[in-house]
Amino acid sequence: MNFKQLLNNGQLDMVLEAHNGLSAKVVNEAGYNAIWASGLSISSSLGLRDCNEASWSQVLDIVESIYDASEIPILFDGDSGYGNFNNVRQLVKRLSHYGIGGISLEDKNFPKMNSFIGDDQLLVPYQELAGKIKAAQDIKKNDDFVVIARTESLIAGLGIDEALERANHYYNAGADAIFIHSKQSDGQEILDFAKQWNKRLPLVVAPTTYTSLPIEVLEKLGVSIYLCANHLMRASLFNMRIVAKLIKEKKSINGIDQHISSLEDVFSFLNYKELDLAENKYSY
Ligand code: SPV
Ligand code: MG
Repeated sequence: MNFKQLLNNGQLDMVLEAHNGLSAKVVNEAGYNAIWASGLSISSSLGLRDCNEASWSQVLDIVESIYDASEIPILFDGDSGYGNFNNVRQLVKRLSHYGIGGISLEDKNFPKMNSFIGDDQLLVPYQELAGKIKAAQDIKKNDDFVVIARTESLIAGLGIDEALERANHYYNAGADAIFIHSKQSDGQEILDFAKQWNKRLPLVVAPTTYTSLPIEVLEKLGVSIYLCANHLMRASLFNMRIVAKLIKEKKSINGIDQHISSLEDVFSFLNYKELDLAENKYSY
């Protein structure tokens, strides 16, 4: 199933983040139907902050590795589009040409700041994102490429009415789905939004802070994509630090095997065996 079909199949899909080729393979192996190419996770894995410190071509290079390493559709986190409508066009041309499933674009400034940082997130006028949505739809090279409008109204504390009004403008501009984001811990404003939105377009959510909200409840209200937005990046940071500390304390790499993959696991995961088969086939 391509990303457009996943978005419109009337079911909720959990979509896990990847930030390089290795994590993309992990998402693929675990049986997810799609990958979220997360801006936060990709920039963190580059040692950078999620405020467009990484250039879009740097991020695209990573997304190409994700694409090459996996066999499932990819939703690209386009942040605020790396500039104006014209930057969005350059980005979407490359992405849709390359076979990426879609892009999410948000109604914030460039450079943007991660939604969980600070209480003074500023939104651009809705016309700016509406124009970018139109530009992305017009330039895409493939009809199955989806353009998702993300409103940060709730993140900015502007309330549900503003979120609904903006979502309506993005719907009129031709968005394929609405990504409604919130940083509250009970998810109530997401439920209220979804009820009032009434399935006019599929919804995308990233419940990083409202983790206990049952998936079935969200699915019933029209949530189609449930992004686990940063969890492999956080798993790798957490575990890398444990192992780094352990080796330093022990002054040895002896006895840490229970914390790390074996080399056999690495070689099998990356299918070194296939090379032997290929050698038999192609070497004369
Ligand atoms: C990301 O994963 O980069 C996102 C989701 O945009 S969030 O970090 O919650 O803004
Ligand atoms: Mg992001």
